[in-house]
Amino acid sequence: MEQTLVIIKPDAVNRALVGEVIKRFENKGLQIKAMKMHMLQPYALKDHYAHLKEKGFFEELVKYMSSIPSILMVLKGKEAIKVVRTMVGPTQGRDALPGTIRGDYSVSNQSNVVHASENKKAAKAEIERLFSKEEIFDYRKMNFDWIYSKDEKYIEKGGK
Ligand code: IDP
Ligand code: MG
Repeated sequence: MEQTLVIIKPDAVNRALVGEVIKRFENKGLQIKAMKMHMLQPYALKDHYAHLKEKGFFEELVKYMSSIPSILMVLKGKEAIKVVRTMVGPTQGRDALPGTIRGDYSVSNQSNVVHASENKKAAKAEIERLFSKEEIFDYRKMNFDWIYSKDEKYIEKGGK
């Protein structure tokens, strides 16, 4: 199964949307593998958003993301990266469809509530950058039995 990194961004923390966002991921059936409140540091954000460093809004983006603490999560599930990106919606909140997190809670291209890893390579790098091994928990999510079918092979070696 895949793991992906989610950041519930400073705008969502300040707007008291943390519980709402977590609830959506839990309701969908994703497993919470790690979660913490964390003050993102500009040096880490410069790596996290390296693909945007030439953009005019880059400094502003780093300032916003490091202004107050964020909630960081590692979520696990079958094709979790795609599933979570679909739930989050496109970058521009004004273009995001109702039913997506950004579509329901954002009208901005910057203050868009959530970050979610874009692909496998990014997910691995982002999780390693922001979590230590001890902060990520291996445990069997009991209701995976009801969330996936047997032929989706949800049970990995060791029943995790
Ligand atoms: P994503 O978050 O949907 O993957 P990216 O293009 O990777 O989108 O951009 C990362 C973050 O940078 C966005 O979520 C948003 O907060 C911010 N951002 C993207 N484009 C703009 C812009 O045009 N103006 C201001 N902020 C932007
Ligand atoms: Mg991105």
